[in-house]
Amino acid sequence: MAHATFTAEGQNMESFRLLSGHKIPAVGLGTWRSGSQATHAVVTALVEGGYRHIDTAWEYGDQKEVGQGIKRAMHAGLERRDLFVTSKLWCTELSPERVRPALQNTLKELQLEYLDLYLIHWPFRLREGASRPPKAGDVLDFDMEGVWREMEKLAKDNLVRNIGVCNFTVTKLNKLLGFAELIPSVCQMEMHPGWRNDTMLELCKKNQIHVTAYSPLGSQEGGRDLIHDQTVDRIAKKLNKTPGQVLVKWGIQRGTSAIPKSQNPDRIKENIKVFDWVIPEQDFQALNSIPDQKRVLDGEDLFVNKTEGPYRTVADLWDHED
Ligand code: NDP
Ligand code: 1BO
Repeated sequence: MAHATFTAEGQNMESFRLLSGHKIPAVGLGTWRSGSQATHAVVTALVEGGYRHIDTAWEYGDQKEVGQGIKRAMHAGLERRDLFVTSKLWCTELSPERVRPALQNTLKELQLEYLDLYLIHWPFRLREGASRPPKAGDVLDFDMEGVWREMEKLAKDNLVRNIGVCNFTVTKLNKLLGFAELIPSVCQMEMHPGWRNDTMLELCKKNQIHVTAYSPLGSQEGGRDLIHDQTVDRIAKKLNKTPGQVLVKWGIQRGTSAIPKSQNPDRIKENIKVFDWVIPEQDFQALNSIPDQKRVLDGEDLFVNKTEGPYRTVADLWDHED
C-alpha cells in the first residue's frame, strides 16, 4: 500500500513500506548509462525534481558521479536520512568473502556511511575479466546461501538498511526463502507493460517482498519503444499526460516502485509528476493487455555460452519459467 508524503518542494511523493519498516519512495532516478551526466542528473532530480530515491550499481561505473550529486544535494539542504540510495553487488563479487569489500568500495565511491538498499545484481557469478558473451569458464558456481549470509551481516552491522535481489526467478527466490534469516526487502525486476512478469509480482506480494520495476519505460536504447506504443500514446493523450508519466504511473498502480532513467532535466522532472492522478481502470486494463510480452534484458550477452554452458540458452537463465 502506498503512503503519501510531501517533499520540501511541495511535490506529493508516495512511498511503499518495506518488510523492514523502512519506506521506499515510489519513484527513483535510474542511472544506468548516465555516465558523466550522472552528477547533474542526480542534482536535478533531488534538488529540482523532488526525488528522494536514487538507483545505481557498481557495474554502471557511475557511483562516484552519483555520490558527487548526492553530496551537492546535501549541501543544498537535503538530509541523508530523507534519501533512499540503492546500489548492487556485481557478479564478479558473488562469493562470500568478496561481499563486504565490495560494499565498502561502493560506500567509498558514493561517499556514504550506509546504503538504504543493497541488491544482488544478477544471480550468476562471473570470473573477473569475463568476456561478453562469456567464454568457457567465465561463469562460475554461485554459493547463494553463503553470499546471502554475508548480505545479512551487512544489514545486522547497519552498513545497509535493507538487502534484496534482482533478476531472480520463482525457483531462485523460493530457494533463497528456504534458508534466509532476513527475507529480502526488495526484488528488483524488469517490469513495464511490454513485460509485466505477473508471476514474479504475485510471488513477491505473497511473501511481502516489495518489487521495484526497472526499465519502466522499456529501456529505449536497444530496448522496447513503449513511449511510442499506440495504447500508451492514446491513454497519455486522453489523460493529458506524457507517455513516460503513464508508464511510470502504471508501475506504481501495480504496487511497485519505478526507477525511470533520464539525464535530461525536463524528462527527469516530468517522470516524477505521477502522484495527483490515476489511470482509470479501463485504461489500466488496456495497458495490462499489451501483446508481445518480451524481456528487454534477457541476460544473454552476459551469461549465455551456447556451446560450453553452464547456461546455453536464455531459457536456462530464467529456469524455463517464461
Ligand atoms: P528506462 O526504461 O528508464 O528508459 C530510459 C530511456 O528512456 C533513456 O533512453 C531515456 O533517455 C529515455 N527517457 C526517460 N524519460 C523519458 C520520457 N519521459 N520520455 C521519453 N523518453 C524518456 O530504462 P533503463 O533500462 O535505464 O532502466 C531504468 C533504471 O533501472 C536503470 O537506469 C537502472 O538504474 C535500473 N536497472 C536495473 C537493472 C537490474 O538488473 N537491476 C537492469 C536495468 C535497469 P534520456 O536519458 O535522454 O531522457
Ligand atoms: C549490465 C547491467 C544491467 C543494468 O542493471
